[in-house]
Amino acid sequence: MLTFYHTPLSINSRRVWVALLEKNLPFDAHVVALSGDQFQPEFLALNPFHHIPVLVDDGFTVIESFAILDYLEAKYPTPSLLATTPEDIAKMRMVEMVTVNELVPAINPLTKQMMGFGQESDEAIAAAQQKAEVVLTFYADKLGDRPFFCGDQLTLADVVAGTFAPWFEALGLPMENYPTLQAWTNRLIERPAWQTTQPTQEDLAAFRDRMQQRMAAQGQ
Ligand SMILES: N[C@@H](CCC(=O)N[C@@H](CS)C(=O)NCC(=O)O)C(=O)O
Repeated sequence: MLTFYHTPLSINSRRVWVALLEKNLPFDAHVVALSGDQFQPEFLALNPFHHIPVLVDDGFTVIESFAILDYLEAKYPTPSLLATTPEDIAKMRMVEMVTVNELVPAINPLTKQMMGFGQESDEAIAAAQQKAEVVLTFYADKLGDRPFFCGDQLTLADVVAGTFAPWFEALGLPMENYPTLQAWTNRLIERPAWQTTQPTQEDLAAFRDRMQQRMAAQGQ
């Protein structure tokens, strides 16, 4: 049996959550509140770095979302979320890595602004938008006119980039300039796996409150 330790709002968790659902795998979900649960000895025994997500499969523990995605593909290959041609495999990996290495740091000020965490300068916001647009242009180029990054089939490229996609508009990114990406986003958010894992407004409000309290306690 699979046990999935996660926090619904975490983007690092969500890519694994979506993959589990897309692969129709049954699993037990354990929510880790991240308000201290992650430092409990039982959780540290699973992940000494106190991060979610964690997957336990019949006593075998996997940490790091990308390691979990690799494990799921190897252990439960059907339906596959992997590209097949050399070009598509390269594209899939590029999109995954650009998402975590380029998009995530670029949108940090936009995320903080969207969540109401402090005041970002106009310059910081403009610079973040400009960097994020380089990523969106890259995505649009790699998507081309295909339904998903690697063709007709959903792959990990869509899972990893696509778990950010519903936020682009709210982050203040001009999606009207990227009609093919907007259509791809719409295609994804109709899928049951996206519907199931999309945070509600209440989830977001609770997260915002928790973070604001934590920042106030740290004198930020
Ligand atoms: N590289 C890790 C990052 C995991 C991560 O940063 N998780 C955050 C939530 S998004 C976390 O567990 N934070 C709690 C903590 O560090 O105490 C992965 O991809 O799984």
